[in-house]
Amino acid sequence: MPDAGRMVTIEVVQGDITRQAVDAVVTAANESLLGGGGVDGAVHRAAGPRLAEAGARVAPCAPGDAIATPAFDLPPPVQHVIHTVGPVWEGGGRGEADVLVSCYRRSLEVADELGVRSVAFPAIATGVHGFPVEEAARIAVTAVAAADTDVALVRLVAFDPETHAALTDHLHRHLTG
Ligand code: AR6
Repeated sequence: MPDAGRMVTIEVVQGDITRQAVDAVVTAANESLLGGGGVDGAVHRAAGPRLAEAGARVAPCAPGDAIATPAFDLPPPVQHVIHTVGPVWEGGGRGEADVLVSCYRRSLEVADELGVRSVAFPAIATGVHGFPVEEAARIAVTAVAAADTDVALVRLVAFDPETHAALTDHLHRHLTG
């Protein structure tokens, strides 16, 4: 019997990552895992103060790595927050793209260790960290598609229309080869 292989379904939505009905939500954190602005601020507000306490116990998280905690007060079915630290954009010549690829890959490895089937990602590093949206969208789609994972559904959540358009475009390009 040929092995059909595992296939991750990738979808793109525009919205708030704290309102996604998935098993695990990824946040674009900093190395302290204590919370911050942007999507990380939203995730920490929704999960409650225990998220920072749990983050502090497992920190630091290096750029490109990912660490899970419980999701605390995030609404069901969300059970886990996967904290990943994206690269700070310094012009592109300092390995920023490789670090961003690693964020997606490591987050999905952690998701596999947790046994989760659905994961929502924000557009890691494209806010405060300044990574160009177009290139980040291409990396998000290609890194997820290339991942060797048991996760069945990856939802790429854009907060703004520009990011939504970039992710939609790169997903379409990927699917049509
Ligand atoms: N849901 C989905 N996406 C969101 C939300 C939300 N509720 N809020 C913002 N975004 P950023 P970074 C988008 O700056 O660049 C923090 O202080 C946002 O529009 O959150 O990786 C951390 O603690 C953008 O498209 O993350 C770190 O110190 C994307 O999320 C630092 O910022 C990422 O923007 C991480 O910076």
